[in-house]
Amino acid sequence: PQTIYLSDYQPFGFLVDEVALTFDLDPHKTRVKSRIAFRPNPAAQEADFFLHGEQLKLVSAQIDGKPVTPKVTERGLTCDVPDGPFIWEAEVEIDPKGNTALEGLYMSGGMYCTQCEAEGFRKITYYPDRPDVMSVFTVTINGPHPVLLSNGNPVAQGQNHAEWHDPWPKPAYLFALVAGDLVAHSDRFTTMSGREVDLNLYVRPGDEGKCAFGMEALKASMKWDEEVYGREYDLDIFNIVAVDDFNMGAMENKGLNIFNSAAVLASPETSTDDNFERIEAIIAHEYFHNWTGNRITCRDWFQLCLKEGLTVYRDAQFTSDMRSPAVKRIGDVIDLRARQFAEDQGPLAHPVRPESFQEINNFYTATVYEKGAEVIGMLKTLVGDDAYAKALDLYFERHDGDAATIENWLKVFEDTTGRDLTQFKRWYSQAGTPRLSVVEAWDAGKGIFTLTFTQHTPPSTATLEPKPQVLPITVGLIGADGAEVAPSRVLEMTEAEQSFTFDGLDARPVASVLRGFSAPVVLDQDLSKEERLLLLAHDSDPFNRWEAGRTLARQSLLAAITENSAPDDAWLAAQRAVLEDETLEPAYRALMLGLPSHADLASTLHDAGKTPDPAAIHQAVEATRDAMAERFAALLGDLYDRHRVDAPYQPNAAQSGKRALTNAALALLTRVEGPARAQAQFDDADNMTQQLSALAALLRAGQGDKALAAFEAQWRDDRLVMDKWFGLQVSQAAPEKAAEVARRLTQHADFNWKNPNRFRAVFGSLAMHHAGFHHESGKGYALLADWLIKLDPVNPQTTARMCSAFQTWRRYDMARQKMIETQLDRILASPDLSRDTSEMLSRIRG
Ligand code: B3K
Ligand code: ZN
Repeated sequence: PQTIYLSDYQPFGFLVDEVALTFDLDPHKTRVKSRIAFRPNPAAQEADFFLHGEQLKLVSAQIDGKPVTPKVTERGLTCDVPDGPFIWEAEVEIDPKGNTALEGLYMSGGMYCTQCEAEGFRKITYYPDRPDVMSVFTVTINGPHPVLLSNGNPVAQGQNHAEWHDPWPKPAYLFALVAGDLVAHSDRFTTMSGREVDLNLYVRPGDEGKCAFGMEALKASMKWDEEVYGREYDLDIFNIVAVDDFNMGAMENKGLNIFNSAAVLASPETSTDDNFERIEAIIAHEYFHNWTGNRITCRDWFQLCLKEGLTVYRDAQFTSDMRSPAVKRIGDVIDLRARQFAEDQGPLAHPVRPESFQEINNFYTATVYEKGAEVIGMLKTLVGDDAYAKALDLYFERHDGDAATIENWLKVFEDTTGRDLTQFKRWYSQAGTPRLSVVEAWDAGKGIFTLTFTQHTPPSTATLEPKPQVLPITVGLIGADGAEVAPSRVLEMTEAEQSFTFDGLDARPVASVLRGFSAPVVLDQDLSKEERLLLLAHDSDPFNRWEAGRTLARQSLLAAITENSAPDDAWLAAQRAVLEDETLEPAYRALMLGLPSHADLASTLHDAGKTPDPAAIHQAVEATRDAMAERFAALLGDLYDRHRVDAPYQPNAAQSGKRALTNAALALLTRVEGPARAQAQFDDADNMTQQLSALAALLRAGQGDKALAAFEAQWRDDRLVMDKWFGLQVSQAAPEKAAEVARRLTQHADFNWKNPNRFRAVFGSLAMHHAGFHHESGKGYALLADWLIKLDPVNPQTTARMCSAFQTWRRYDMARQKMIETQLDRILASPDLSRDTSEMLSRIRG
């Protein structure tokens, strides 16, 4: 396969003034007519007329009305064209029903829908399918369906016919079309300048009852973007469509967002609190793309973080404003460490702005998205809130309508602040997680406290010689009595080693370093246990308070794994104090009850030069949870009773926080009390959060068979709930049974493996079950490989994504590495392996 390089970027030889598309829909023989006005691009050197096109049957082509015979290959076509402006017309035939890759125009549950990002439009018609080619689109759809949708504003609607016009120039990846027998949940929004916008959430008949929450989230997002970023919506209509077969969460097509139904449909009976929060965030994310992504798009796919990092950052701000900032930040850091750090420290490491790729779909990663968002957070910390707001205003003003670059983005910050961001830019070009260590010095005579930091990023194939990066390190100081003696201050580290002093102190303080997780680094701070206990009890920064508890938990678990020691008493006692503190919000206390994941512990052991043993990790975690359950039983029972929600279900932060706490308590209590409480909660539950938590507790206790059957009988017809049913059985299975449970589920009549949600429910859960996936039998590896081989010809994107289950394989012992290697080679040997999967596996295998 061909490798594409950022350094090879060249503008396209032509500009596109206008695009008119006509679709005559048919499941296997859809006809697409295109009429495209091209003219030479004065800014371009090359003028080869190449149009992308894949899996298209070319019926006819004309230039300025005269038939032409282009040279057609598997990747596109070339043709001789006139020197000046000309009109290109073509007709192609495509097969939406035969399109199982879910990219381009395809069918899901009887409806037509599209997914064009990144390079799916070329499966719809011949076109310069690259984000820097922007144009105005008019779309005509003919087909026997009550709902016919495309981007922009409706211009004509008739029986089996519709015309749409999108006045905003856009790249082809933002094109969308939907047709089907759908019902709308409708509302309106008045923008800040008084424009009325029609809002519709289109769903399959039967799903009408699951739309209200998504609609409220949309309106809240529209309002928030006006208030916080001054961004107003720019069309008369905003449509969202829910589809069941979708490779990811959702897609921000202009004026016509298409969502995985799991990322938009919600009701108390069928969705958990976590589902509600995720849906709210994804709706916001896709809506925010209207400005950060659509109005200002990316020049080329290497700039993907320009829209994704920024939009993730914006949706995180939104969630913080809607819910609890501390809880949101902690959740994001847990996720960043689990997914992005693993990626950045393994064979898939790449810079936030990659410099080469084979298949761009493989770069919609935690690094581009989540580390990309962290980079923006750091920039904001460094320049301050006011300068950030000014820089964003300038960005929108200067680049509206552009296909922009990271250079453009950084320039607005330089121009706003006068700062030189040359070194900061390394965050976009260097791969790897920096390691930051800190050493303290205390001069009692002068009352001066010095922190000396050292940063070092381990080299990788992606970045052979990482250089020092700019690190905003937020630090506060705590006195021995727990009072803050120096408030938060941002230390700006730019050197490999650098010292910062704090003076005027009466006594040696305890340093609370990297507050709010102010930079995405691994911090190595040699605090004593007493100092960590002090931070856990008193740190005014909620993130670092939680972090102190997490580090103590990790240390206790590592001792349990390597020395078989009992859980640390002092940590448990401090944890109790936090749990008992009724001034702390329940959601925060629920987080405090959590432990580092098995994968986190494996990574920590690996960092310490030890080989992680998944079984030993599992055992230590279980023993620790048993100890917590025994020691806290009375307190947990009390928390469970006192924080139970009696009021009618609401998915808001306050109620969901209480449920998070009571369900964390329930999981532990079931270990000491047996299944009665969980069974009662299961029987009484009137919402999915309560029902599913109870079912999880029962399954973990090995007492879930009856409840599982009842759950299936109740929810058999609800595909999103059944995804949970499939997933939970795997995630709650004992390690030695996980692969077998997954294998058995693949034989279930409802295991529609071509549906990405269902496939991920089983195999995503297996891959996440650390002790089960890495069980010494190797059955988990073999089963996943079997199914990746089966899925690849059908859906390369989802297959390639699931390959990351193997990315940490070099951490483990030789026996496991050998078994994994065998499976990787077996997949790699499959005939006609997709470009997506082969790129992923060859990078992972190294
Ligand atoms: N931009 C899309 C992701 C497209 C993924 C293509 N493989 C959703 C999002 O980030 O909002
Ligand atoms: Zn996005």
